[in-house]
Amino acid sequence: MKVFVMSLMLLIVNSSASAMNHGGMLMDEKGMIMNANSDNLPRDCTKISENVDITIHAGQQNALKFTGKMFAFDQQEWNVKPCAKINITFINDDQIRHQLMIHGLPGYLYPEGMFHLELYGEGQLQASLIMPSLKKTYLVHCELPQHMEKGMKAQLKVDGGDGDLPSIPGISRPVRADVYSVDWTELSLAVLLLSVLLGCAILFFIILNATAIKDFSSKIIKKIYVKKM
Ligand SMILES: [Cu+2]
Repeated sequence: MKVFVMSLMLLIVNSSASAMNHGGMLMDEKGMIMNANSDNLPRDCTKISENVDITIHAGQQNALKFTGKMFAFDQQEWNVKPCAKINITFINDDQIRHQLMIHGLPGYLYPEGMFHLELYGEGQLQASLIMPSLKKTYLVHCELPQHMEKGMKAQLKVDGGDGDLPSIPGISRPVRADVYSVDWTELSLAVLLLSVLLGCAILFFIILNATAIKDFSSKIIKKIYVKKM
């Protein structure tokens, strides 16, 4: 009896320590896969049209090329055929948590209409989904607070999509643009004016004394050269 109880306890401990699978959710200490679907066809598809392998990186270094942004995926748009099967490799290059969520999918296949990958830090996940046939643009983003607003937003187009979503970095204009206004005071205006005047004065000095500067610099170069010899 003792042995049986101990084996049962070990089994419980082992199964909770390894990956848990609750319905459509796969979870372990590194991340989570929710609503992956590599077999079930959407109702409007008779077969899988194409197999598309996509690698998506998430991380701060991808945002460097976008002014004012902090997080981004390495690409902001993907295009697939109707009824395509997409095999996603999601790589988080940051030490912080990121998600890859696709919204607007049919609820009978993807609960809440959502496909969701998540990594709590650096790492990699793989999962597939099958897109319906509808010509549509799907939102792809990270839902952590301020991550989408700070640039982690993209779009997935099926059959060319039905337009661009707003605020996709490098693709579409923001609904409400960030403003980086300068607080002009008398002092900052004075500093600007002084800098311009000083810059002009230096430029004039160089132009007026071009020959003298040239002679002076060649003398110095000669001296250094002679010393070295
Ligand atoms: Cu994120």
